[in-house]
Amino acid sequence: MGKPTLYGISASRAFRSIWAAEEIGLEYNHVATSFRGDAQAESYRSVNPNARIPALVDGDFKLFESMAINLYLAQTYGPHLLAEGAQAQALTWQWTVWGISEIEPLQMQIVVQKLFTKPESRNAGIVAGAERALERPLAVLNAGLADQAYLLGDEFTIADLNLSGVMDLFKNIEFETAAWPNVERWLKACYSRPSYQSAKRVGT
Ligand SMILES: N[C@@H](CCC(=O)N[C@@H](CS)C(=O)NCC(=O)O)C(=O)O
Repeated sequence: MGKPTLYGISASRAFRSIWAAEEIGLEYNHVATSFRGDAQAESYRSVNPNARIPALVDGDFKLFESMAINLYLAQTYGPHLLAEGAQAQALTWQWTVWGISEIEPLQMQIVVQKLFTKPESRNAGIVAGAERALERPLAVLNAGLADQAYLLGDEFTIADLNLSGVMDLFKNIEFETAAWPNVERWLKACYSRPSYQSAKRVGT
């Protein structure tokens, strides 16, 4: 079987999977598919029928959804990023699903207003409401990180990469995390990994 192929550009949600590939040290082909145009091309729909990035092709196997791709990559090529045992695995799913259900929709509301809406049309109420709603999950995360460096304990795992990868847009929307010091410390640790920097350089 040849190398897996990852589609997407780092300035998008594909960053999360590019980061996973870089963290694992995976040998992979990268196709710099943009979400504007490339992803909607008919030829790409056979890779991901959603016409979205990222997508992964590994031999005959095709996979979409950044978090599913990351869990597959870790399981197949980066077992050192997985904590052992059914409970640690369940916690990995917990934080991964939590990130895309409890954080991402609120973050996206702010992204849409601050990055994709003209200043004169922005709705400050939506931004303020989403910022307020983020306080609840961030308090949970802050408490979860009170006595440990990473989500599952002392070691960085794919759970950390997945969740901090989802939260990567906080910087772009200028959402401050100082009120949650454990979250801030943990995000800094995740983003200081060399793989994070190298992923940022892949196919922008
Ligand atoms: N839940 C998906 C979201 C993927 C997604 O929405 N990607 C955007 C780029 S950030 C995209 O490809 N948009 C193109 C489109 O919707 O036409 C994932 O995490 O993989």
